[in-house]
Amino acid sequence: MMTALVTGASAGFGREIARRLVREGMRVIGVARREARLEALAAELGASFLSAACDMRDISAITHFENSLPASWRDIDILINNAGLALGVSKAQYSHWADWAQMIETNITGLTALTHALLPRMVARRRGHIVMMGSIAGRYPYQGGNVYGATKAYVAQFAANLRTDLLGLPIRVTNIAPGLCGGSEFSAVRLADTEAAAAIYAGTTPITPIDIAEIVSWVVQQPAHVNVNEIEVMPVCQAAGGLAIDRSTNHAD
Ligand code: 8X3
Repeated sequence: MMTALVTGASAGFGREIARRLVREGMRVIGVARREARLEALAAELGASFLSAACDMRDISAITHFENSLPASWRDIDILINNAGLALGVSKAQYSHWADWAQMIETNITGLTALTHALLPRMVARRRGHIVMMGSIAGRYPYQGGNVYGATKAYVAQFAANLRTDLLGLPIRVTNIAPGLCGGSEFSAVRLADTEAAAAIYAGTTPITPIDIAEIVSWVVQQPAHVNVNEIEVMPVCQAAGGLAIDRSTNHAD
């Protein structure tokens, strides 16, 4: 039976991915800060789910994470690096450093530390699949995307560089880059305002956590010789905008 570890498992994409992988017959270790929510998921999913409360910003805990698991759960076949967040939509010059720091700590440092901690065992077992939750924000710039988008560009490049280093080993690395997604706390956390968050989805049919779980499930169940490098997915109601030109000011000397 395959064992998957899903970060950010207490809500949104992570919770739906955990549900889906358990339904597919896998064992899932769910990592998140909110222990009560993990316990609720454990009650729902039964013995196939192991709740492992951990803050992705606690690098010491992440470094020792593998050893903190029961021995029978340490052979992790699939790492779903899903935990991450966006904070704020202000232009860079009006953003708060604390928001930037928290995004970098979670989306980059925590994700990298956990990958670093779990990779040696995957290499020793010659078995593993690392799935990153990237974002279209890592590829297309938009106003207010500044550091959030930059963290997701890091995630995409880290995935690509891992694939290069792991060439010759049967370990797969995939980056999934979703666009507008509803049905999760993402926008409420980003805007710190549930009404403003709801307004983002007004008049749209966004991607849902169930859609993402379906994609993850497909990606990790491809034949062993197939590595899905990247998937970019947007709802039909979304597309990349064009280039911007400012005609309001004259920048000439
Ligand atoms: C989520 C997609 O468009 O809000 O990563 O940046 S977007």
